[in-house]
Amino acid sequence: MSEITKPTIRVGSRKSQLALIQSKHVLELLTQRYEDKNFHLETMTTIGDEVLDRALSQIGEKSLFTRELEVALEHNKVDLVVHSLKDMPTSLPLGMVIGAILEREDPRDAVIMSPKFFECTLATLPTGSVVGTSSLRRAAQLKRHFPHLVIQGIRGNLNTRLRKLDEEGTYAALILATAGVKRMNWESRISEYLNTDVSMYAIGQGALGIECRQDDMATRQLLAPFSHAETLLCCVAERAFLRTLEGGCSAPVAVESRFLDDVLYLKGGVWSLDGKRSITQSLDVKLTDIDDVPPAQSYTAVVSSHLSNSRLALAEWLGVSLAGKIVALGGGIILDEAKKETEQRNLVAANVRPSK
Ligand code: DPM
Repeated sequence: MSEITKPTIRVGSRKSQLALIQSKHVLELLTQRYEDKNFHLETMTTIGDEVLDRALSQIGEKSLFTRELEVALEHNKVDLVVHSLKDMPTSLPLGMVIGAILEREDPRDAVIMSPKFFECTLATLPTGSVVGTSSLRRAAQLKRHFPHLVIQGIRGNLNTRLRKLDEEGTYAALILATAGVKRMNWESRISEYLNTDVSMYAIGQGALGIECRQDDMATRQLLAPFSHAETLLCCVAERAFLRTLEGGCSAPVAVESRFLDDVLYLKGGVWSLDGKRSITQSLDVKLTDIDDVPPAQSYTAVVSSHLSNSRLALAEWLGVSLAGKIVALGGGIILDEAKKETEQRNLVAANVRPSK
């Protein structure tokens, strides 16, 4: 088939370097597999890219990095969009689904030290050293484990943050997701990997999610083979956990999950903003294929034609049940307080007098 007669599939992407690396990676996978189609990249800017002076939790919009791309999907301007799964809300706009979840990279958080402190670890940094992160989840866990450090917000894309670390004297270290750092080819800057005993990771961290229109069966069919079964099941459980807690990014919620010998394991936790109070619990479930389980429309917005409905439903059940367990132990109160405090902080930051 000549290039001209090949049908073209349009792939939407944010313009940040990381987003482009991720989208181009998926575009390459698609191009290799489907020689009878053209894949074309369409780039656009989102609110999350434009508002750089406020913390993510402060902008008060759930789909910061996805909204503009979703509008393009809805209006048929693009056919699929590549996202970091952790930036995808647990429920998507009506008519949108996650058609594939790719194999997860290392999900751990990592430390990037300022060259001035290259011999240090978080534990050995001088008292009062400033560590940059705008993640409430990272901040709460770090405050708990390293009370001698000062956690301070930092915004901007990964390039901006690294420049701030290296060129301004403010920060001794940054905390970033290993996955993003590796994709940017900056792995040599990682001085320390944070295991989950120190920092449990964000829901979906390290995995890529591909969004498409729910009724676009042709695109769904193109995407299905790229899903990684273990990653998908772990992420459905994690997303069901977050959705049940109504966590979003306004409160510290974190997870750890694995899939081994057909057993799906999920650990989850919630923290107060200062990290002093926390509840973590774990649960597992054996996944089995049961014939007559009717299909749901999606499982936390994820669809898969390769996994049985019973497996997907059990993964979702795991997340919901773990959240229930944590709420029963008082986790809901910790989360509600954290959300209120975040709101108050945002009002103060926005210079608005909080209403009683
Ligand atoms: C979300 C959070 C952050 C991003 C909150 C969290 C980090 C914000 C910050 C939901 N999205 O993790 O608790 O550090 O100020 C983001 C990154 C990646 C996807 C960058 C990072 C790359 C890794 C991946 C921003 N979204 O976390 O270092 O694909 O998982």
